[in-house]
Amino acid sequence: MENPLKKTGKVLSLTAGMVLASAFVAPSASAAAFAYHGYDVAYTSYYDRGLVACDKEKDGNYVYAEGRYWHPSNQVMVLRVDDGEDEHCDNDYITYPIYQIRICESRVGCSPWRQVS
Ligand SMILES: [Ca+2]
Ligand SMILES: [Ca+2]
Repeated sequence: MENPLKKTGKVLSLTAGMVLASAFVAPSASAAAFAYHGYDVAYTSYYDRGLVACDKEKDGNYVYAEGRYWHPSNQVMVLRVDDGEDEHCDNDYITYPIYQIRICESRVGCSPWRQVS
């Protein structure tokens, strides 16, 4: 009599743990925001504390991503990440969540600001 009850208890707690784990992971995957300028792209990472800049056009223009965030001093600050003409995207991180991003191309211009989550 005791064994079946214990087994049931284990199964229930395992299921609850899995639900919690998936609920914790899902928001970060869906919260990533993207901003495009042609094929060039900027996106958030690391729970919106990270910003990635990708120069996808080999046209001689470098790109930079900008992310706006609120500093505790109640000021809007901008994190800037440069990338240029190579195979690897560049990224940077800050302590505070980014709420708007855009991607800019030198000598061409910027995408509109995109809202994050
Ligand atoms: Ca380029
Ligand atoms: Ca790079």
